[in-house]
Amino acid sequence: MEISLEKKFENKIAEDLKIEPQDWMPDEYRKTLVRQISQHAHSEVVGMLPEANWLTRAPSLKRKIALLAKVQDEGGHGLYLYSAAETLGVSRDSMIEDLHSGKAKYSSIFNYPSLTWADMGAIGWLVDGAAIMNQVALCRTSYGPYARAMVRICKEESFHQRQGYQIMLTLSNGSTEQKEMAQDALNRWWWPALMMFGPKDSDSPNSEQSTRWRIKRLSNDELRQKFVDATVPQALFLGLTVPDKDLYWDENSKSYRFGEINWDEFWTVVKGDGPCNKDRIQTRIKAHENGEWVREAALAYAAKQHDRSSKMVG
Ligand code: BYC
Repeated sequence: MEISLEKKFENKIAEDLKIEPQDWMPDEYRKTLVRQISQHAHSEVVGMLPEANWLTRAPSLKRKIALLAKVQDEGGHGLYLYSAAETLGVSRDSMIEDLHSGKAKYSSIFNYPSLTWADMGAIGWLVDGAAIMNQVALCRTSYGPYARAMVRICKEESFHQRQGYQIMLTLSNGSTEQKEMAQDALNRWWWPALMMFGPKDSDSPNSEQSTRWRIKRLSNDELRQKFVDATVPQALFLGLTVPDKDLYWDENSKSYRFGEINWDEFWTVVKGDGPCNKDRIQTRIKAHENGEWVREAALAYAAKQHDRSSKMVG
């Protein structure tokens, strides 16, 4: 007896094999992946903005080169991810249109302003640190093109996290004013970084199905806990204070217990009313419009190459 397409799909998931673009998949699986991968791609691209803000004001040529490389890497991550989403039959134009119209989400973290140079340290350390925690788990996600994109992204994020931590280390060992800058950046980025992992498991509508399909390999709360456990000792090493009066080491669970996240703030930012949401989208739209001539030139060149090769074949 021939097994159904659905059964074949389920067997592959159960055996931890990758689902590939040409494989049959349930419509909802495809939809969930398009949603998550496109949001992820948008996050990478919008995520270039808070750091790009400091490229012209980096304190040295060395710092500028590292930051420039990091921001360019984020643009590259966006491209891998848009390509991975395209394998599911969605066009890049429609994804970008959804971002610009406010229909598509992107990570809440990028709607906070980068106010001082220390924020470049805090973003690399905490934001890329949180991103890696999530993305290492996604290297084992069930959709092949997404999992493979994650491998290279994680390698690059690891460099980003280190360059951020190194900035924090320098500032923390610097003058009183520099140390205060580092503490202030940690104060402002700590809670938004914890929000990156999404709502609590009990309030996460997509988690159950995504876990069953092995799109998600660890839950929002599990990843958040792993991040806190890895990051608090790093803050202690810097001599900085994590801005959470309820934080303590729990010997029984061998992990840090932390205070309640301000979920009202999280949902306000996710719904579009964070400190920088409107500004971020406006900047993206303007960049897209300014890039029109580049897209036209690239398409004209591709058409010319195509003409030339069909003449040669003829
Ligand atoms: N911000 O049911 P849930 C980077 C939404 S960038 C905004 O738990 P799910 C970097 C969620 O979409 C890396 N929205 O959802 C770049 C859902 O809404 P919809 C960014 C959020 O999908 C530059 C609703 O809330 N990483 O590394 O199961 C410089 C309910 O949530 C957020 C990724 O994108 C949020 N924080 O789980 C530096 C990772 N959280 O879609 C660094 C890939 C939740 O139903 N994404 N929402 O309308 C994921 O792993 C998952 O999508 C999430 C959420 C864990 C984020």
